Amino acid sequence: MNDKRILTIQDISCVGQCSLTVALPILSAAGLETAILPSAVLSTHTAGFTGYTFRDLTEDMPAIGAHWKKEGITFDAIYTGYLGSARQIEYVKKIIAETLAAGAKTFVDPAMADNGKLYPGFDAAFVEEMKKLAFSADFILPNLTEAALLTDTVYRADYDRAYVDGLVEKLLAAGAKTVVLTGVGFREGKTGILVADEKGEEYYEHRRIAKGCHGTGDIYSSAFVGAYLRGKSAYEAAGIAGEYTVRCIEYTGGDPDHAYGVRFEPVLPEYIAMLR
Ligand code: PXL
Repeated sequence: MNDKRILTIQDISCVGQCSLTVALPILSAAGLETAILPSAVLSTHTAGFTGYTFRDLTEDMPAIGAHWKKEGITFDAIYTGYLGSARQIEYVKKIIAETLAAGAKTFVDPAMADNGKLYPGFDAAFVEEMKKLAFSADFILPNLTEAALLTDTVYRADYDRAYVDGLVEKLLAAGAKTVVLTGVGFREGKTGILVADEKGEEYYEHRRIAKGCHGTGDIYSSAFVGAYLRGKSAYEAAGIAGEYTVRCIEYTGGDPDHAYGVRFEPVLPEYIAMLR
C-alpha cells in the first residue's frame, strides 16, 4: 500500500469523543497520515452539555490555505465533518480546490442534524451552503435527517423504502456521486447503510442497539473513509464501518457515566483486523 495523506476538516470538541478526537485516531489506525484543519474549538460538543465555549476558526482558514498553497502541499483525500459557520464553507471549498491531488477523492459528512433537528447554532443558510459542498463531493455520508435537509424533503421518523429511495434519488439528481446513507432500518432490531450511485444501490444491514449514542456518526464516517482509502469498495467500507460502530456501542454498554460518547478506542484493534 502506498502511504496516503488525508486532510480532515472538522471541529475540535476538547471533551466528548467526536469530530477530530475520533477522526484522528481512527484514520491513523487505518494507516493514513492525517493532517487536520480545525473548523472551530469547543470545550465540549453541543449535545447534552450546556454552557460550552465555541471559537469559530473561519477567519484563520484563508491564511492556512494560502500557506499550504505556497508550500505546494497536496492531499490524497479530503474529508469534512462538522464545520464552524456557513461562511467557512466557501473557504473550505477553496482549500479543497487548491490542495486536492489529482485523482484524489473528497468525502463530506454534512454533520449538522439528527433525529429531525438541526444541531444548535445551525440554520437554513448553513444548510444552503452545505448543499454546495455536499453535491460537489465524491462521497456524501448523511443520516436521514441530513438527507432530508439537503433535498428539502420533510423528515419522517416513521419511513418506508419508498421514502428512503426518494431521498437517494433526489441526492443523486442534485449532483451527489456516491451516497452513503446511514441509520436506515426497515426491520425491528436492525439498522443499516444504503450505498447508492448512478449504477444502483446496495444495502448493508446490521444489528441495531436500542440506545442512541452520541458521536457514532463521526466514528462511522471516519471508519468508512479509512477503509475506503485502504482499498475496500464503498460497499465493503460501509459494512466495516457499520460493524465497527456497533461494536463500539456494545463495548460502551450503555454506561450512564459515558453518555457523552462511545468507547471506540479499545475496539480499534477489531477495526484494524477488519481492514486486513
Ligand atoms: O458528532 C457531531 C458533532 C460534532 N461536533 C460538535 C457537535 C456534534 C453533534 O452534536 O456538537 C461540536
